[in-house]
Amino acid sequence: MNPRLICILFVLLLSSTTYAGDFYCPPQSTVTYHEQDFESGSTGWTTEGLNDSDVTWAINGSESNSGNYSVHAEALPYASDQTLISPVIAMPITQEPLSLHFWHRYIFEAENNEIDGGILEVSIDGSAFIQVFGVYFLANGYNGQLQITDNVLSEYFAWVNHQPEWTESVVDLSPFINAQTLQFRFRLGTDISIGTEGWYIDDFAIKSCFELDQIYTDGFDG
Ligand SMILES: [Ca+2]
Ligand SMILES: [Ca+2]
Repeated sequence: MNPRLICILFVLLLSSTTYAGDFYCPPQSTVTYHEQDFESGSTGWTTEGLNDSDVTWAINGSESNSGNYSVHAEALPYASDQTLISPVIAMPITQEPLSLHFWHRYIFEAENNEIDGGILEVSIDGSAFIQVFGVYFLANGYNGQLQITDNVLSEYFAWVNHQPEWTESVVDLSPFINAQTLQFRFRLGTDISIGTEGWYIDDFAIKSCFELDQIYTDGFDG
């Protein structure tokens, strides 16, 4: 068979399976170092908020990417800052590229502007949480910037507006390769009025994947 045709078929195979951004996660050889599908509760995960009574993060049995359950927070019709915090995750000692994967769908207030929305934050070796910058995303990073409102996350780049379909976001963890532990925090901020369905998250995982450029180089170049 023509080598060029083999290459095209291989790329089509990759793009039709688990290709995400610039990384490829081989179904048979990908190592998963941490995963949470929320099918057996959310052991080890915690929640916080401006007021504890305003935190709505909870296991949800009506929407899921895998199995029957996801975790969900309602976008409240008043000012709220609801966080869903992962366990402290020990980073593996490996030379493999590491990436964080999660699936989500969201409906946020955005009739005229991006009013309510969500961001991802990280704590490195127990430090204060900081936002995971948009440049670290390999797939489906922030899609807008929250407007200047009474939202605690005003002006943050964030997931905003409507994404009714389950979508996989992927974060390149190579900027954190020297960390011994990482902890992640999903943060939903709302302004003082108009609530919506909110944010669903499922299938959170840290995996080793391979840069697609390496596959081209090792397999078909030269
Ligand atoms: Ca699930
Ligand atoms: Ca609102």
